[in-house]
Amino acid sequence: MKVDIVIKSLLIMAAIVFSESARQRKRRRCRCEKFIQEINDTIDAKLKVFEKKYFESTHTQSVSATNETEKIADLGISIERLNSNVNDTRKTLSKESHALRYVREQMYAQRQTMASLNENFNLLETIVRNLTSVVDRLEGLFGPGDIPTKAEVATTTRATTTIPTTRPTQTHGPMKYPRHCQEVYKKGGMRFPGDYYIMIKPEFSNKPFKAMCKMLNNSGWTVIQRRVDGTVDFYRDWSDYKRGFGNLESEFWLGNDNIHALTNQGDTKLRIEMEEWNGKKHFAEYDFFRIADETDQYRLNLRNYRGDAGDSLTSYWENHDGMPFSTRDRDNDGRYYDNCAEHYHGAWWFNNCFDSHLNGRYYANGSHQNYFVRNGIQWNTIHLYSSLRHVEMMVQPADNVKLPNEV
Ligand SMILES: [Ca+2]
Repeated sequence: MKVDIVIKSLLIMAAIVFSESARQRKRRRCRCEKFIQEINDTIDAKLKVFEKKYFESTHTQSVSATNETEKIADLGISIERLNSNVNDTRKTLSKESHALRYVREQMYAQRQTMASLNENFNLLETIVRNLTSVVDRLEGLFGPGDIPTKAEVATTTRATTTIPTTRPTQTHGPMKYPRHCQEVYKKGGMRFPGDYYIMIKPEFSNKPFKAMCKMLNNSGWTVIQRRVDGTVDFYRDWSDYKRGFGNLESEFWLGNDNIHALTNQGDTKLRIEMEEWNGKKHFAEYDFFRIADETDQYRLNLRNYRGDAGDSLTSYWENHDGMPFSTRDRDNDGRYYDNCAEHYHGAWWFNNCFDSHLNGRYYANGSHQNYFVRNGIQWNTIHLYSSLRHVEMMVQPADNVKLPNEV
């Protein structure tokens, strides 16, 4: 029963729905068309907005593309310029390379020329050495009197000194060598200040020898010792100091026999010139200077100091006057317990041990190892702690008249 009621109800409702009137359907169709029109309008508006944005976007991209193209074009121009610069640089480098090659060839040619000049110089040096040897042999063969044209001024001067032009007086009979440099000066053989190298023969010498002569204060001095650069070793035996050693043009000891001969042919004075490493110069002179012969161990005898270096040879505390000469193999000093020459690396008229020692070790910077090993070139009244830079000891007859303004 109930089922029938439900079915009838459904049927009634369906009849209501399907029995909608034509007016209602017409009204519903009108609302759809309006709705569709609104949708179309909306779509058109959206399309216009989209179209506008699309064109704007396309325009922007086009402008950007144009800018990129211009940039690429600029880069191309820059690259071309760079290529041009590289080519220019390459050409310049090529030219420089040619110039450098030319300079190198010129330098090589000059080097060859210098080598050739050196060879010629060596050849000349060899010739001069050979000629000197021949002259020395001739002197030994014939003696000084048998070479009539032999000049007393025997060798050249140093490069900085004018060669003396006056030949010493030639006497008849055996030729006489000058006895010392002062004699050469007095005869006009040393006209200009500087160093000369001259054959001399002191009165009691057995044979002549070459000496370094120095024109100083308008007089001639015979140099007996010289220290200038440390190129000669002064730590030597008795026999070396007896004969002399070294090089007259650099450093030397003239020899105790020669110094004895020079200082025993008349009253002789000693002058010592000294220079510190700071360039300060000093001198010391003794109006009387003489050393004994070898039998008396070349004993020192000197007096009457004057100068600005101070007296470091006849001082009260360490007097060298009267002392014999000592070397590393002949201990004649005044100190009983060791050998001063050995201890202070030199040779001198040591007492106990020294107030001066000019034959010590040459120190290039002037410094000793320490106070207790003062084995340098020493003159205590100048300083106690450092070695001297330059030293020259020289002698001259004591009768030389000194000028009033002479130092
Ligand atoms: Ca001793």
